[in-house]
Amino acid sequence: MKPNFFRELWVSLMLMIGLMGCGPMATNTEDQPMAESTETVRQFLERSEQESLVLGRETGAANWVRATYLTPDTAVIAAKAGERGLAFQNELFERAMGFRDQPMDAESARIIELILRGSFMPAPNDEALRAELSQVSTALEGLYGAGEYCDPDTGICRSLPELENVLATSRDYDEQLQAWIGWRTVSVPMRPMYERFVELNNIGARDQGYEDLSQIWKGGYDMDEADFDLESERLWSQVEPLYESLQCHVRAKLNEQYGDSRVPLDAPIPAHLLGNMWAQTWSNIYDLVEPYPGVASLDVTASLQSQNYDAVRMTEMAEAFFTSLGLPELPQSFWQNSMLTKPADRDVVCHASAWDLDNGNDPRIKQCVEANEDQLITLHHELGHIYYFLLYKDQRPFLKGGAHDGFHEAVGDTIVLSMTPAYLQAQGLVPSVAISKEALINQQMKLALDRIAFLPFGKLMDHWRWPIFTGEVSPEDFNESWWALRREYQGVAPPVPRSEADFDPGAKYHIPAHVPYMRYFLSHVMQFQFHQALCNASGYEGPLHDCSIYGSEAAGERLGAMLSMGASQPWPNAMRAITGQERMDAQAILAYFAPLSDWLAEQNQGRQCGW
Ligand code: X8Z
Ligand code: ZN
Repeated sequence: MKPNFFRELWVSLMLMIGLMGCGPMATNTEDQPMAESTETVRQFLERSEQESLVLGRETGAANWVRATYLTPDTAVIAAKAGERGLAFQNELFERAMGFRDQPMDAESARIIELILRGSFMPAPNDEALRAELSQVSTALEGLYGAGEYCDPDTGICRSLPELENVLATSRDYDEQLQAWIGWRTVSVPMRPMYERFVELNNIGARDQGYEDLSQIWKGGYDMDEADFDLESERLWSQVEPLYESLQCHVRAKLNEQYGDSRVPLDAPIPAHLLGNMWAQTWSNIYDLVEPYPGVASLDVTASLQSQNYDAVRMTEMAEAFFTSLGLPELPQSFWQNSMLTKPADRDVVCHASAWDLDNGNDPRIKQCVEANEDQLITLHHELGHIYYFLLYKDQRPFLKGGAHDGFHEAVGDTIVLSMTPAYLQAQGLVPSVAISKEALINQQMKLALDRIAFLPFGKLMDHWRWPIFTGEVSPEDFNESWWALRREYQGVAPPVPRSEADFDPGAKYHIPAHVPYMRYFLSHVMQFQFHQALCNASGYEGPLHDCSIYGSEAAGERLGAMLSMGASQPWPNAMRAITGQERMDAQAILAYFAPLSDWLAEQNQGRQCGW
């Protein structure tokens, strides 16, 4: 999702919860003015909605231009717009506080509650500090977006997508190491800025009556913070054994490739060997771990390239999946206004994002699409956000948002689960569909390298930030605490010694861009629940991993019912609308991967797993 103010206003206000220990709102329908004001809650909300539409248009335009044209000038424009946005956010919060204990209708109560959950980037009441917050935030994301690494020997400079390609395709230990170290030079100057950024956010959080930013971040889930901690721990404990089993097998295969000295069998995996800059998804090294080599080729990247797919055709393919479910076509403005490729002449923030501009009338994506499978998957992910925007367009402005932020992240990923070998064959992207145990295990391994490998990374990002927000971890330990979590959760380690002169967390987009990350962990669990439910709705009866909802209007209707609710109700209601259940649960992801799980257990027999 779009970071900074625009996201703040249009999404985060609607996604957060917490309410500083308040009980449920009264729900009668009186609409009385506050004692010291003549404005009723309905008038207040209607006025605020109008103001937010006007301001949102302006900040949205400034942020879009900034993200797609990184220059010192656009930094000034975006930071200024951000300042106005933050001031509005604070006024809104303060006024909403005044209505907190007033009787009001249920819809107004829901909106007031969402406003009082605070913002992912709460701003200080002091004007100068607010301006500073906006500037630091803009500068941090700019450093990331314009980041490049110049080789001191050759003088050749490479951007993030180029360095990522090295990790994705090279199997040379040192070449990968250079790309990995190189990208981490970009985040070093972020360290003092990030420290100040956290201070400013915490001042903002305290100005709004919260203890610190972590309380706000954990408060967005229609449950209290302690229960949220318990829920996320419960989900992790459900999937952790499968992750450890996958890690064990992949380590053994990397050991075969790189040898005992480089990948010892009793230690964490060096973080630069997993095919991804952050070791968060591993499908790029599928060639090294393919269980049954040559059985049922799944090389979508090769097909996209040999068939000369470009960004528009790939986006059309993703759109066609959604329309096959009976969902609408993308508006013409989407095609006119989106940025689908990396411009050759300027710096942009390449990290993919979806934008809900002009109150639902101008949805866009920004992505540096290249012809490969990762990018095709990300396009489906981004269109998931766009279809959420389109379907909740008629909700009131502050109710436009995911049921919680994990829902927003899960929509497109759910669709990707339907891109089965049979579907890909029908699209001409894989040659033929072999139906055999071996083919199934290959297919599951490929997906597990993305979806199972991601889980601990999805969880640890905010486990790093929360104690920084509370002050339990101090700036002198930023890097050490990062690597302690990487080791604990993922079983990966830095390939070269790191120190507090480095700032490795800043080399991951969501840290400088200040995007909470637990949403992706939750999404990776929930998307399998959604997939299962949509498969059932489509009338499908076979094993879950073979199901594709492509072409099922019944599935589309079920999905649409959930999407159109936006944030108007607590998320368990949205969960019930799509799955019939009210909880997040990992049973579906475990059921999906049951065949691979058994296979991994056999492979790991006699191995010493763990790290
Ligand atoms: O940031 C994203 C999306 C935009 S919301 C491209 N994702 C996370 C990441 O890249 O780290 C999707 C998966 C996880
Ligand atoms: Zn997303």
